[in-house]
Amino acid sequence: MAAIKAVCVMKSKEVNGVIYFTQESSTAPVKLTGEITGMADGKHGFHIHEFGDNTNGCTSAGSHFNPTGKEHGAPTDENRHVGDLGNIDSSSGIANVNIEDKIISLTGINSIIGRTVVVHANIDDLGKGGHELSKTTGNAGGRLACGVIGIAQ
Ligand SMILES: [Cu+2]
Ligand SMILES: [Zn+2]
Repeated sequence: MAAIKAVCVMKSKEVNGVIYFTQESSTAPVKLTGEITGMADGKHGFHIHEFGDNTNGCTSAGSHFNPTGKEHGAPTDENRHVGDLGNIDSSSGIANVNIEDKIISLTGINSIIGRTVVVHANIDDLGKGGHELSKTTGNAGGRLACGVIGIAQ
């Protein structure tokens, strides 16, 4: 089987980027590469949200993609949303995305195709911040930019 590929263009007034997704087979990890520009330096929550719906901006993307009904966590936690990809780190206005994840997929029930990538204003506390939102959103704050994940050639 050929590798499965997807792409996401993230756009807002100030924050923009392109993320590429590659999966060598239906059971292989998904590799994400790309960059996002225009954010404040530091860490920013980075998630797959449930809906590929931008009718009301990034808000209509809904909550974190969570088909298994778990709590919010770190990518390395067993108890995590499928969409929990942790943080990306911006420095000098550029955040390089270089993530490999075994839980998201480009096929099957954990498929992220047609869903939305959201990057947040603040750091994702990975469920451990003790805030009332830690176990649902990581208390990562507003949605800076988002884009729907589509099938790539
Ligand atoms: Cu999010
Ligand atoms: Zn989450």
